[in-house]
Amino acid sequence: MEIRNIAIIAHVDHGKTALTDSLMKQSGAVEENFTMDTNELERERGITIYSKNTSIFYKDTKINIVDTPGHADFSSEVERVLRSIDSVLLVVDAQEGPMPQTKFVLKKSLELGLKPIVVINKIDKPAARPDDVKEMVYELFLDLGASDEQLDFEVVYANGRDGIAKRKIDDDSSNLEPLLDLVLEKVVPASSEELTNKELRAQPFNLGYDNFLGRLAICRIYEGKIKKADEVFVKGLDGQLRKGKIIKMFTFHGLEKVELDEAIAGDIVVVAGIPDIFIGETICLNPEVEPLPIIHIDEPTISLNFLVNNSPFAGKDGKFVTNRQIKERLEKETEVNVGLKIDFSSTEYYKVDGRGELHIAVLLEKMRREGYELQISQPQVIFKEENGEKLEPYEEVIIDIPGDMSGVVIEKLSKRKGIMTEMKPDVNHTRIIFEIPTRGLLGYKSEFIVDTRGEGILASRVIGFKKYAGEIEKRNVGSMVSMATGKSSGFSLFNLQERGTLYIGHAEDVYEGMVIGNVSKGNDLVVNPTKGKELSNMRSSGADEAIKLTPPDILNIEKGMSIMSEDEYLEITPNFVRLRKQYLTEIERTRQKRKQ
Ligand SMILES: Nc1nc2c(ncn2[C@@H]2O[C@H](COP(=O)(O)OP(=O)(O)OP(=O)(O)O)[C@@H](O)[C@H]2O)c(=O)[nH]1
Ligand SMILES: [Mg+2]
Repeated sequence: MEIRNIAIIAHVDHGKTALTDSLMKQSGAVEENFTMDTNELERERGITIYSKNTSIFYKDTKINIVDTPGHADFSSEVERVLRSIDSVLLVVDAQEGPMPQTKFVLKKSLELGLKPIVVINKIDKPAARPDDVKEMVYELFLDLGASDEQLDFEVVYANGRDGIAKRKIDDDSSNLEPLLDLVLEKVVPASSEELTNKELRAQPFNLGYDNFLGRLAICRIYEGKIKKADEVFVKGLDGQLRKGKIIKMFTFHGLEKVELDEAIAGDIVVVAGIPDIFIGETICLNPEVEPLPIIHIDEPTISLNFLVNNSPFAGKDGKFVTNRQIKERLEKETEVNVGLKIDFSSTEYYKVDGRGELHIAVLLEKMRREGYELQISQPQVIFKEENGEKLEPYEEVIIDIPGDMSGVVIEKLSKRKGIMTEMKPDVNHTRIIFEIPTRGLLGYKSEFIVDTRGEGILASRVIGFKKYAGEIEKRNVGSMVSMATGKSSGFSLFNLQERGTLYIGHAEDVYEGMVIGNVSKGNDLVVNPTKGKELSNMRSSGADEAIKLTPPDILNIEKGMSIMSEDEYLEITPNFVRLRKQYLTEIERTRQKRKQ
């Protein structure tokens, strides 16, 4: 049987998963009403977090498909996937056109010599402009230095959600066959007798974990074949040779893993039985074979500490709260989360390095759902030194906003050491592109939403380490810190809400040192939110003198991470996210300040 290996890549939300889902549905691999975004967090957020494999059968060909995440924090995962497939479907929203992550994934694909098939998706949107978008994509190929052969790309117009694809925008079509036919025609076959007859060389590009089988490796078999129970060698990244045995092997079909006894060159399979296998290593039967070129993994860009929760409310909500439990959970995470680096050497905290705020926030969100309780310190950018020069991570930011709002955005990003590289007015919005140190961008997103009244779109991605930009002055908002422990009273909150934005509502448990809101002007403010009589008729509509409280800006993990100050911790438990001062009493805080 013939095999084709493709990945679906795009900017976040451009419709990769919906297209994959439709492909699986139409090929009969799965029932209606299911989605590739199988993870609970993915469903809730409506984004893909983990790249996932599937395969479908079409005209006697097995098509292995990898659905990748579009969010920039997960780009190193996409990069690894790109190393192991033969072509990509570059999905581009027919209204939005190419976005930062489109550029990134296309750039990586072109560098690897892939010939993308462009899928202009969501053509059903009322504001779709497929012709313009096709032109923009062509320009992007040019800008990124595509070869003549790559520039001659095929275009398919699609409504991925409804499962329709067509070669020309006016064609009649009721399914995705035009796209699948193009895949069969244009993507090089991955399998051949010649390759299968060679000696085995397979390479993991992703890891998984199974409670019974332990670490799993998702591999592409480049040459030869693997059989169940094979005794294999692993050529490590350090050049050392290790031994392993293929205990079990699976292929993906629809959403299921199907067990296999044998797999041939060209296929993508999951193998179990090599406990310490890592991405980029070479699995072989003959230890003399040349190892495959290794797969590079991007370095982390931000760092923070995970600590045992020691707030006055510690242990009230979580099931797993001790240092040892947190450590074991983090060790398990490093089995599969390859972008993560954790330093376990301190006994007081674990230093966790990741690829961005969302990358870490997803881990924290998973942990709290499993019943963990902990606190974290403020995320810091990771600096590097090269040839005696201090370097820091930079990001490219693409912003789309209504024209009259560009002034304030440009002013703020410039203050944060951003450099505008492009400004393009379009029909009813302006697109601005900035290059800015990650440090300058941390905490900016929530301000951006306010400044653009929720109408702006901001997308960013790490572009690498560059020269340190010097001190960055950010808008200084203070924290409103509770001086008392007890229940918040509507009466005091009513008075406090004039001073800034509150993170809590009335009748909530607070403790001394907890941050209950921000102060719009000036420094930290110590307040008593528990003072005064509790009013029973709050917000009850009929009462004439009822107190009207502005709805609080309730914290979640990401929001907390982006607004917290250096002297604070974010306390995360299954049901609560609270911000607090590291030192809970005012006396201690003053003493600490003196020491510095
Ligand atoms: N109108 C329209 N909406 C679509 C189409 N395809 C997908 N969508 C919608 O766009 C949103 C995002 O779709 P997804 O398939 O989750 O996007 P994605 O590219 O997988 O997103 P990430 O994995 O998070 O990067 C969903 O609300 C879909 O229902 C389409 O062809 N037309
Ligand atoms: Mg998706």
